[in-house]
Amino acid sequence: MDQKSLVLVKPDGVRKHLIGEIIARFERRGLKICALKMLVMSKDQAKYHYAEHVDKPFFPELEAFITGGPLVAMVVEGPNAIKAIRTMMGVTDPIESTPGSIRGDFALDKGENVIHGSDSPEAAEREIKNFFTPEEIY
Ligand code: D4T
Repeated sequence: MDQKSLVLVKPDGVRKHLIGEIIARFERRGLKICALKMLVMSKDQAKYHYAEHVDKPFFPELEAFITGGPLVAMVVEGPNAIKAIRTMMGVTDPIESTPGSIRGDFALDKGENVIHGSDSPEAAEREIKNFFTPEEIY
């Protein structure tokens, strides 16, 4: 079944020149990029995106990081795209991520971990709305 996922190349990923590398991995895997833009996330967008973490002690640092520079937002589509992308990303703490995964190859820090991908179809639907209008998704 085809699914959509909201993927972010986070500001550290943009600074490390990983936009092309990450898009290439998805395309080579057979996933489709159906929406794409670069932007600086607003604080309101960050609070919406990370609603489950707003009260956590690490939130102020997370908010400063995610709003602190341009990021690339995209909608990626394909069969079981959510699980496929989460597996390609590696786990939240890059130290625990398998080499060969995006975080396992390109990150060491739990906060600055290069990429976000939706963790469920419900989350994807909610997160996509934070960045794209229906007309912007092809
Ligand atoms: P995101 O949502 O960015 O794709 O990451 P994950 O889905 O892998 O992980 P998450 O929701 O648990 O964490 C969101 C975001 O917060 C940062 N973070 C997380 C942090 O700075 N310190 C922490 O202790 C945790 C748990 C990293 C990712």
